[in-house]
Amino acid sequence: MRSWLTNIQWCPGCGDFIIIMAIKNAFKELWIESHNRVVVSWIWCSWKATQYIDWYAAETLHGRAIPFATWVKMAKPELTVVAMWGDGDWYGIGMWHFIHACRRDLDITYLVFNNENYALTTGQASPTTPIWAKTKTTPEGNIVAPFDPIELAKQAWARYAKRADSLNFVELKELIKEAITHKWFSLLDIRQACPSFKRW
Ligand SMILES: Cc1ncc(C[n+]2csc(CCOP(=O)(O)OP(=O)(O)O)c2C)c(N)n1
Ligand code: SF4
Ligand SMILES: [Mg+2]
Repeated sequence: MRSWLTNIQWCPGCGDFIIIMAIKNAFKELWIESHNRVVVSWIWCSWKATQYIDWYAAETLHGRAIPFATWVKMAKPELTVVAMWGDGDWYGIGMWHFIHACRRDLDITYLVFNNENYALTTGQASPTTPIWAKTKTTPEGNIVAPFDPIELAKQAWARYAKRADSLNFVELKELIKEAITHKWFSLLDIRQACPSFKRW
């Protein structure tokens, strides 16, 4: 019987469907068993992704998943630790943790679902919203230029920081595999389709 925990609750056309399939396939192809993998996340639009994959899951606070993921990795280095959340979370409220995670260079894979807006709270501008994009908080168009998370990560000494796209399944899956296999800090900024609020 399907429960409220397993019912799909994303909008039609949401990039989450592709990203979650890519993560599942990446684990399968890397032969990482469910008891050896952990995801750290929090409550945001794509949060239910943590429940559609067979792995240990921790749901933490807005912007605070990095300290939790760090603690898991230090306590159990043998586990594959994946942390995932949105652009508003990583590049907004969690920004300082992001910079220090790059510097620490622990073997944690960070997947950012970058839909360029705060989607769960119905489409406000985020740090990656393009200039002139119209959102709920920028009805006349965004006048603040977005920053480049890949460049910032590199400036903070990250050795693995790449971009992927939810519209390219095969490349996304391969990049997720590469990021997990990379034995240090790895950031994959995944451009995520969000037909409900990202209309630029
Ligand atoms: C401390 C705190 N402030 C605000 C919120 C409300 N909140 C929930 S989801 C969200 C937006 C998240 O945006 P993003 O990280 O980009 O994820 P998305 O929903 O776009 O996938 C906010 C502000 C919260 N949960 N906790
Ligand atoms: S609001 Fe956007 S990110 Fe959230 S489920 Fe709908 S399409 Fe996906
Ligand atoms: Mg977002």
